[in-house]
Amino acid sequence: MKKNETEAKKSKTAIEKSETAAKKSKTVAEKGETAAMKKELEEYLHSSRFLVTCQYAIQVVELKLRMLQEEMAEERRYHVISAISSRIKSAESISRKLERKKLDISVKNAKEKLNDIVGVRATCFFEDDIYELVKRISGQQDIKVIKEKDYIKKPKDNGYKSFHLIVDVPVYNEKGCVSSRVEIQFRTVAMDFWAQLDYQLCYKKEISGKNHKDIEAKLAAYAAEIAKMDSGMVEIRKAIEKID
Ligand code: 0O2
Repeated sequence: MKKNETEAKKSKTAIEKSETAAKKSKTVAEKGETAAMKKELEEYLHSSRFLVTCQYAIQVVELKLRMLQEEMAEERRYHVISAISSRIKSAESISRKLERKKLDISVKNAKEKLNDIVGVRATCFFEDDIYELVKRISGQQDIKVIKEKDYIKKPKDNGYKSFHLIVDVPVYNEKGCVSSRVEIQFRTVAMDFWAQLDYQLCYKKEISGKNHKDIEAKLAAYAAEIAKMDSGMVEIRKAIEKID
């Protein structure tokens, strides 16, 4: 009886050992696969085909914004956009964002799950013009609106305000027409002031929930002050328009 028990124990240990070895070799294989996918993503993001496509998409969006700037300046007596900027997200930032979203670092996930690899920002003078710009750009035939995120009407808890319009724009290459995803961020100059400081001081530093409620509260309070100024400026502009 005892002999049988010892034999059973031995074979159980052998099974456990082989399971552990299998797990280890799976982990090694997974690590290799992850490294290969990361390398493939980096190669893709540094390829001239990818970069040229992104630049093309940026130019399409920037041109549309500049045309709208002219169109709206003729209707109003001021320019609605203060500045237009753009960026292509870095490979490092893309990997970090995929990790943050608990996704595998792969070309497929970068293409399918991230909306802001290509980003254009229009900084405007007045909040109400942002909605008019969004309406006009969304209504254009070759623009496909994927998603709207209105952090102006519904700011983030920290006070962040901005309107994010995620669109697909047509890009032509030797294969014909492909679409490229672009996140267009619209914010006022005042919102931009707050967002840029927040970006440098707090955003991505994960200070929230770590006994920094005082800092968070102050930042949110300044965001609220800025929001008041923005709506005050619209009121002033409207009052002046009545006089003119
Ligand atoms: P970076 O370095 O600027 O590129 P989605 O996948 O579309 O549903 P996503 O992209 O996960 O949503 O999040 P979200 O909230 O739409 O944020 C997109 C971008 O807005 C961020 O990109 C920032 O640029 C900006 N942003 C969002 N929240 C804040 C904030 O609280 N403060 C500041 N300063 N900027 C913010 P990334 O990739 O996070 O950063």
